[in-house]
Amino acid sequence: DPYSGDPQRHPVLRVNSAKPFNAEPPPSLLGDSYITPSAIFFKRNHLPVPRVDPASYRLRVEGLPRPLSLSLADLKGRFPKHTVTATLQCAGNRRSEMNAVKQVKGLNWGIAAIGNATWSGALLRDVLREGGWGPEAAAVAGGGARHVQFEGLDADASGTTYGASIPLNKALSEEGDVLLAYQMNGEDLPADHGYPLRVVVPGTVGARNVKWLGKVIVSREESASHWQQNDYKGFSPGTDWDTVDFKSAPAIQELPVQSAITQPADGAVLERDADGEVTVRGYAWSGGGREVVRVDVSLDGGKTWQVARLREGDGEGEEQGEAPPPPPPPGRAWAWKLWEVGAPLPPGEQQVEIVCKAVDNSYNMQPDSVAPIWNLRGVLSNAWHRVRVTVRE
Ligand code: MTE
Ligand code: MO
Repeated sequence: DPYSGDPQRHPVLRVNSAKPFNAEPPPSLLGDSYITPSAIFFKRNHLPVPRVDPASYRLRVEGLPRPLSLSLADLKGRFPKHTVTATLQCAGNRRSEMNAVKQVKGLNWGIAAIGNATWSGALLRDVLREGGWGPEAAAVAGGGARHVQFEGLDADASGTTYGASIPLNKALSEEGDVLLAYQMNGEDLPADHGYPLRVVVPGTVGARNVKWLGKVIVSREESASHWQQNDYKGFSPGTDWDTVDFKSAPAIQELPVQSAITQPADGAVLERDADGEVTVRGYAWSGGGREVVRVDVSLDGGKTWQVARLREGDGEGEEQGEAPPPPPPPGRAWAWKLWEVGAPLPPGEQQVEIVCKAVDNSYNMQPDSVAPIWNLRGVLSNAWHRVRVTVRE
């Protein structure tokens, strides 16, 4: 069994697939903390978790004037340590809502294939510069280098490894914050999250955040891997498996604006309290460093709306009246915002449909329904999130 070396996992996780291991936390737990504890952070593995010996581990960096082979000690000692709080979301988050419209291919994720963590490591930019990337190198490459490819150390029976790529300009940007991360939430990366090293590409779909990183290649072409070429792309609702041409669509990189309700749970039965209010909580995030500026919540299926209170950071100290953490620099809003609203329940109603939708600072908004954005792989599922609850007097 190639999965016999997989690590232990937290029993609270909801398992979508055991081998390879894919699981997400219960929504209420996810919405409880600004920083998602690593143990309950969703796990999305395509292959068995590789066991990597930290002592002999080397990261190879190619496609530069000076190819590099870096040990963990090199990565930790030769480059400044950079820390970023960033949200990671799978392209398939909320796929189950697409499945409810029409069957799609993929793991049946709920709303929790997303998490927010603090990541520390070397900046990919600094490592590429160490390898000689600069104006001269760009000229040597004939201006032809456009992408940075990543290869994982996890492989299938034929030896094919997981791989992906991102645009070179994201990797080189001083404001891109792309990390070769060796820590998650202040500790060594857990085995499931890429020990000893993974790429963290803030604002970019989970699939490009390659775990168990073995190789970085600066290149003219995108990664040739299945996951870059023939997966993780969006299509029209009218495209089916007979007509789909994966070459016709770009690989997903930055994700669209997203939000979801983590409390109350869909199907919950609520007691009407003294002031007839219900507390609604959730998360909101947008890709590409675009900051979520507003979340609207409705208790009547979208007829009337109110604005939720956005929690910028972890909310700690709010009770003590401390100032909230400073807002992120423009274009670098990598972390989600948790939000909350105390909303009056419509009088006399028995069945209530609670809805949320977020707006980012480009005024991108979520689509109101799933059917017009349905696609055969069930990716980019970001319609208004709806939960139906029953109210008891
Ligand atoms: N990297 C490797 N090497 N192997 C993988 O299977 N899965 C990708 C990405 N990086 C994957 C990988 C996908 S699709 C996602 S959504 C994220 O890792 C999930 O990261 P997590 O398991 O740390 O939450
Ligand atoms: Mo993913």
